[in-house]
Amino acid sequence: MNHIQHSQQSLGRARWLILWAQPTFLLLLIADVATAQTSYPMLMSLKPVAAQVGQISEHTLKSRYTMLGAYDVIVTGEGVKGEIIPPEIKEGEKPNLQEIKIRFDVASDALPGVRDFRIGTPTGVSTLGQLVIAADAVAQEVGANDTRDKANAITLPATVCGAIEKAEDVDYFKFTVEAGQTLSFHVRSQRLQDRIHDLQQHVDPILSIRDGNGTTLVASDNYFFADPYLHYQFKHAGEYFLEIRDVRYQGNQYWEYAIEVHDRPFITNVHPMAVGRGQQTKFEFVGYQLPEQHDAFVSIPLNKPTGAQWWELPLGESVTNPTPVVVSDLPVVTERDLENNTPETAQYVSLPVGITGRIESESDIDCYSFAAMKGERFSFEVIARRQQSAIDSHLRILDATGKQLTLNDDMRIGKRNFSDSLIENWTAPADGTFAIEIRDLHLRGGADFVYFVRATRSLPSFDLFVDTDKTQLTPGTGGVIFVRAERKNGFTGEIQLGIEGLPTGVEASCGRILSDKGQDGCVVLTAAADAKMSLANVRISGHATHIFDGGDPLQIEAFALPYQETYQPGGGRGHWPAEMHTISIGESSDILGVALSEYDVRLKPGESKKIDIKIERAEGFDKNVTLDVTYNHLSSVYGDSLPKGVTLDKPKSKTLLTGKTAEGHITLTATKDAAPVERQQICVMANVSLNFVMKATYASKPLFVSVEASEPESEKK
Ligand SMILES: [Ca+2]
Ligand SMILES: [Ca+2]
Ligand SMILES: [Ca+2]
Ligand SMILES: [Ca+2]
Repeated sequence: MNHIQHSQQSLGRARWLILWAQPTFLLLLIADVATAQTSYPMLMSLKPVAAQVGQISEHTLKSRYTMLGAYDVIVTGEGVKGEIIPPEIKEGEKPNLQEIKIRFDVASDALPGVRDFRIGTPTGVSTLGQLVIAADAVAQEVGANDTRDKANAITLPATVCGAIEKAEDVDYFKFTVEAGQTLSFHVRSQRLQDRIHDLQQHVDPILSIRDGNGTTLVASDNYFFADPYLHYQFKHAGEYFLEIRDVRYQGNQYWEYAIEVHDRPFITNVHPMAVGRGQQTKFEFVGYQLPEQHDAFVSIPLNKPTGAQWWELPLGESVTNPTPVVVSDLPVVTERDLENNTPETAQYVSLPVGITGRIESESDIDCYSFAAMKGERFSFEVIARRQQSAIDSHLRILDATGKQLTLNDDMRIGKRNFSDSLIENWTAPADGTFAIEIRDLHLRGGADFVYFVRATRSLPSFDLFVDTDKTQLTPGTGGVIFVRAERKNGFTGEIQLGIEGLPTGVEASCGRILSDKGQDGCVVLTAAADAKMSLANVRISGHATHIFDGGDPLQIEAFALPYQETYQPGGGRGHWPAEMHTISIGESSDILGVALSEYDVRLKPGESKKIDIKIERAEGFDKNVTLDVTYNHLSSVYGDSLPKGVTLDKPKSKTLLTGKTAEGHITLTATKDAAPVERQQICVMANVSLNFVMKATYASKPLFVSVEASEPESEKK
């Protein structure tokens, strides 16, 4: 692990690859940067970055672009409410507010851990910020604390918050312990920066514990990705020092940290890490300062939601820190006999099944055998590193003689790679017995190398992704959400899109993703002219029916995963999966409407049609506007719901509207062999540059494009 590897804290210690490939929804590189309206705020930091369970606390929020008029805060998960503390502003002034106060109210039963939040403003909804919910009181860095003499005194347990705010900053805190006391120090800093859109340079913290003479007793650089974790038993009572700095002695005003310091157990994993719905199991705790009672008996109700989650497990009179657990929709079997290193000694399982086990020592290899008939298709997915296991899984399917049939090391979901493994749509080559073999890529092992393997029949299905996590609307204008499908296991059908959770005053027209090679569909949103400023999180879904030869139809449903884009050093763009896609209605801005001469275009194969477009410019707005029907950046297309064979004919279109020009046109052309299609939904987008890389997009009402069947040759004569 090193500091340039990026992470997602909720998914644990995975060894991600950085993916540069996908610039995103608001990307526009032009030489002449004529910016018009102000961008929505991009959140940069929160001070303090942690809030305590059961408390109300005030925080300073910093951004790029103004937060003037901020009116709402939304936070992921249950039990945390946020509100803007109205800033004092002199009447008639419009300051560029890049720092405001915000209040969080954390319920006493709120789950500790990291939450995402955003704020709503007249210029739109912000990018994501992050907040740590902690069990212990927050102690903040005060004044100059760069030397042991000036260390800030703290009372334990505490959640120590501060910032590595400038180059060569070193922060000292002092505390007293009893002889023999063991403390746990958990730093969250680098992991809180992954989703910060415009931060670019990230911290690499290192934590040291020093005695009264300044001698280093113990240090940690990277435990959870680049963030330190350590636990230490103090032999002697007395005063000690905690020191935190960037390992390279770099600094940045936005580099906030939270260090949870306490003497309670710290659970990193449980074994088995998964349990079936309706099943019961005994979880063995893995971690530090484990209590005498180091397991918990848990019974899972049948109505429990399935999937990867974080639980506080019973521990004596209290509960553990939130611990990763998977609740499975499959029956779960646990590794029984540790002598299972070869197909001959494999534990037999009957597919479909969930398997949970552990690479308990170096060089351990675990095999599970199963029977399959020729032509049966199965998929095998490892869930481990994504849920804080230490394993970097390596998965193979072997035949009964141990010959390798297929393998996978790292998987890819949408725009990201994960170090968990995935073998999809494997077909049994003959009737017989086969083996699933799992091990660590580097043949490491240990108590925290737990894993869960889902072995399922490969059914036709699809995943859905949304290139952005927010859609900015203004009264009377439209917006568009492009949804991309990845089809699996032979699914080729059409996908009907859906959306739920729209704010009042917003209507949606949900398009579809066409069958076969169709990749994108769109949802076109329209805000009423009198729509009030508001925010709402939406859920975007896709529904399809797969017809088997001679079998019952299969109904398929999937929900779209939104991505928050980040601006990387050097101009590359990264994507982080986000829990929420937020729709914002802001104040009217540069463009007040996008009108088309027609909304239902019918083309014969080989035919072209021109559509006139009229935009309504706000008074005084004279910057360039570009028109398009697909979402592009340079040569890449990120959203294109046009039917196959229908394109925008650039030479026959006027898409650049300069100065006060309000009228343009596009020409759509169908190729001679374009397949017939009825009313496929697209829209016309009017784009305004916000800054060097971002643009604001205004969408027309839906435009439906049909291609008529070509006339049979006989009828042409
Ligand atoms: Ca500092
Ligand atoms: Ca580090
Ligand atoms: Ca094992
Ligand atoms: Ca083994």
